[in-house]
Amino acid sequence: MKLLIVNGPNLNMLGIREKHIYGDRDYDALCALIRAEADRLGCEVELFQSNHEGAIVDRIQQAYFDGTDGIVINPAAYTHTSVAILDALKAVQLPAAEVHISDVSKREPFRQISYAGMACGAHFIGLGFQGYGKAMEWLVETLKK
Ligand code: CA2
Repeated sequence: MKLLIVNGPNLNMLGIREKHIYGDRDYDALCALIRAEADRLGCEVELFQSNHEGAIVDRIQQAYFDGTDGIVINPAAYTHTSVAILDALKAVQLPAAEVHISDVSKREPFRQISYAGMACGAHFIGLGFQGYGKAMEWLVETLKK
């Protein structure tokens, strides 16, 4: 089983600023946690981070052709703006789970809409880094069915 983990803009800056919102661990620590979860779940994992909307759309499209079984996505700020990422997720029709480190439901009004989330079968919001692990677990269980 092969999972693709997509992280959107500025998540490579984790642990540098806004630690009260996103915690003090950096992006490398997030990648290490995801790889450890993949080992525990016995699946293959590929990590992708980009600050560019089109690059994220391209990577989601590539997943359709490269044998990816499921996608975990934190589109970061593009969550609240990008119909293109929503359309890409709908186009590839792979099972997908949405993750947000912070609890967006308790934040600014502009964070209350999630376009990408409309193409996701599960949502892990405000659980910190562990949300990625939960999302991977959900995908593995879903794909086994
Ligand atoms: O809570 C999340 O995971 C978010 O997707 C994070 C995004 C934000 O735009 C979403 O509304 C919620 C922001 C990621 C930016 O991360 C930063 C890292 C270091 C310093 C500043 C921002």
